Amino acid sequence: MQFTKEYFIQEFKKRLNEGYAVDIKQASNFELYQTLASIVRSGYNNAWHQNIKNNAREGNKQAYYFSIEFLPGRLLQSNLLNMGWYDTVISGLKDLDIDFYEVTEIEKDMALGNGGLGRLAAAFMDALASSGLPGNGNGIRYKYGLFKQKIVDGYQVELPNEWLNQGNSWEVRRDSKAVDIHINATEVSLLEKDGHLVPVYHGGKVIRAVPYDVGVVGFQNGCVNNLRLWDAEIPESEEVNYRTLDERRKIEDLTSILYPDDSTSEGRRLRLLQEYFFVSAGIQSILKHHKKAGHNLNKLADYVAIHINDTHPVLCIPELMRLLLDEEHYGWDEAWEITTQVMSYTNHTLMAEAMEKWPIHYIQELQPRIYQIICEIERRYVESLEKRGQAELIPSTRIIADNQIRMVSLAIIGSHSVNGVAKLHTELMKSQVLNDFYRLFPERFNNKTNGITERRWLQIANRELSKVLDKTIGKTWRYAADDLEMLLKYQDDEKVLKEINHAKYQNKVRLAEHVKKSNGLKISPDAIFDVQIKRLHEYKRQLLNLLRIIKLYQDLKENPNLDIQPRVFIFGAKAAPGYHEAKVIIKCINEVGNLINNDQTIQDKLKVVFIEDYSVSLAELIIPAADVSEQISTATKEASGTSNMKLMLNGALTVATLDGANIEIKDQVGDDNIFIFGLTKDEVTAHNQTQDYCAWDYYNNIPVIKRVLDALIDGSIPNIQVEGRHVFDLLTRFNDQFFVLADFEGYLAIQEQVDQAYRKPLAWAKMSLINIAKGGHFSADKTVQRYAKEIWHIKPVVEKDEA
Ligand code: 26Q
Repeated sequence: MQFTKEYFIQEFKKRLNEGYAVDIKQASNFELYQTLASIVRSGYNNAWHQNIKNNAREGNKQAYYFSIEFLPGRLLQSNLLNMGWYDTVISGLKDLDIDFYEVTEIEKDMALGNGGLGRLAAAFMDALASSGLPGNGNGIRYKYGLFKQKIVDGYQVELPNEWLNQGNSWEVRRDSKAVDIHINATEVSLLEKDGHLVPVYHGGKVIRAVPYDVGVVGFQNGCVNNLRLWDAEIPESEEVNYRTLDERRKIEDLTSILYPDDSTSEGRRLRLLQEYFFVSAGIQSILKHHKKAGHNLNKLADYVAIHINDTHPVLCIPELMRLLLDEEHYGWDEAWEITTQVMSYTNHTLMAEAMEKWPIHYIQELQPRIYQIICEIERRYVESLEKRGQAELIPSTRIIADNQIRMVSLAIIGSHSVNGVAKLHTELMKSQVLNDFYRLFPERFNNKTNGITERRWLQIANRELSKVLDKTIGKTWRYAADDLEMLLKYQDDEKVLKEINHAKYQNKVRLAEHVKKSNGLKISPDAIFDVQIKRLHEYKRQLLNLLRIIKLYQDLKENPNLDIQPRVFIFGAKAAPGYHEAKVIIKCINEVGNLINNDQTIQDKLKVVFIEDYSVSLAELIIPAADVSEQISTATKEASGTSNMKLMLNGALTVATLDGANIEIKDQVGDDNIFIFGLTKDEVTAHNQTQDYCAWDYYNNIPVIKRVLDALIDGSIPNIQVEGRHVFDLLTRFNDQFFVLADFEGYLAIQEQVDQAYRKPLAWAKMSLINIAKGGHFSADKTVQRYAKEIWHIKPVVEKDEA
């Protein structure tokens, strides 16, 4: 069927009438949205169905990406784009006098993730389908997404994110695919049945896992993969075993909340239950499917690759062992061979405090059989090291120590591949934090630098720039992001440079309108839009940015005629509810903002905007409008970062430390098109080893640092008596763990260069152009293709349609 405008208009009217008994003039945006979504769904359902059948029939090997978070944001626009319907629909709706963008605003973000890790999982889903690769997601259907953030009196307040209130247009509940999960048995015994010993669980409960499937539409290639999210229910047959409301609520709560990440691994039982729940449901459903297709489990690795996204799903390993041993009656060695061939693992952090560890009694109580299996994995592992004469590596790499299960050890020991998410991160993994594992299993370690969905971040989010690109280099970049490099030819073409600047300007006007509405603040699109958008964490150093803002303000107060480029500092950041320091920093940013934004004497040269409730959708508004991208984490701390990639792709210039993927961005654009400063990984490592860092010395010896820090405690910034003191103490008494003061002067100097560079619009646009042109390097399509080839060994089933 040819999807023409006429067909669309007719279908739209028909469905609106059938669904809501209204005509277009009376219809609410919600009704319009629902109608549009239903047309889109009908458009891909058949391909989705065919895809599932084809994979089964042809026995294609499939990858399953297990992740406790998926953060796709809104799906309407990306589905339309991927189906090739985008322009037709916009123009059809226009004919009907409907504002498409207003309709898209109705959709709630699917925010089932905290930040980078969850967004990466969603990007991979899109990239797999768009590469025609058979890859599916497996996760949790949280009833509440990541909390909604409000700023009240400068403080973060958290509200529930009830994203499912109005239903989710994109999901299909599949009752027939439900599976049961046994938890909290008090005892497991072995009984003989048909000549086999089978485990019998005594006590405990059965939970029913019900999948909700979301079709993942590939970019104009007819491929529709599956994202399967599990919900927990009480099976009818079990009703009697749930005797109190409290017990029932425990099950209902299982998928209620997404745990916020504060980058410490605080073990909560319910979180562990979540981990086991979606892992067990996912593995059971994969095995069922495999057997139903008539395949032998010996050959599981020929048909199935299971990926463990950080350690959260690592119980995949003992769970698959359990099913192979207990339900399929494999011997240990065969089962272990199958398991390790199937499993692969990505590490996303090297910060010791963020590594998952669980008290053994939690796991024992959750599922004693899983605990037994982990103990046996551990026993055999320790024995094998002793045999190999490498007993000295046992203490640092074993799974069970100090009455805790170390999830990283389990992941590495049970997988055939272990990867980091940026070159530096993988190097540090191998040489420092996981060095002992690397010595044991060097062949398992590899790098897969993260990537982003350029379709969303350029074609959807930045229509202005996309138009300039189409006009300048043609449209092939829309299919192959590397073709953005064709833009390099125009780096000295004044006309193109001006068009790039103009596109940026229009995006800034759009963001300024939003800020006027949301913050009641007028900002000028002529100022530099200096953007730091990411979770609030000390290691990401929003504080470094804030200290510089205070410094600039002090300079301006001293000399109101100071010649600086007007700048708007834009922050978007959520703090984990229990992360006190992060919340204190939010309060300080807001109060510094209040002071500066209301001070007439500085002639609007500075503004500070904290945009509340940062989300994927807000990122789509902010990123295209950014001039400067702040990527200023302490070297070694940010595994990769991905907003750094999105911002460069949209032509922002990066101010960065040599951390995470910033290094690869620098390698792409060259030293002249990025602003690098700060301690290097070797310097940070040396300070940590020798413990020679003394923050007080910086405070006492460097006047500009003293002046800025004193402003936090001397009352010159109103309303932060407590918070200002807290920050002051973190940076001095507690010796500034993240080297903010050490990097402060370097940061000032590099920002001075930014200020100077912005004064030359064409030279700036040239740097911006080079960043856009090199942005294609970080396409998630290429990243998943490397996973497919080097880790999962899966092949495209749908070839790219180079229409
Ligand atoms: C763990 C236990 C209990 C509760 C929550 C968590 C938890 C939740 C989320 C731990 C970590 C996360 C998220 C981590 C994350 O987003 N890491 C980021 O991953 C990105 C993708 O690889 C990288 O680009 C970032 O550098 C990394 O910080």
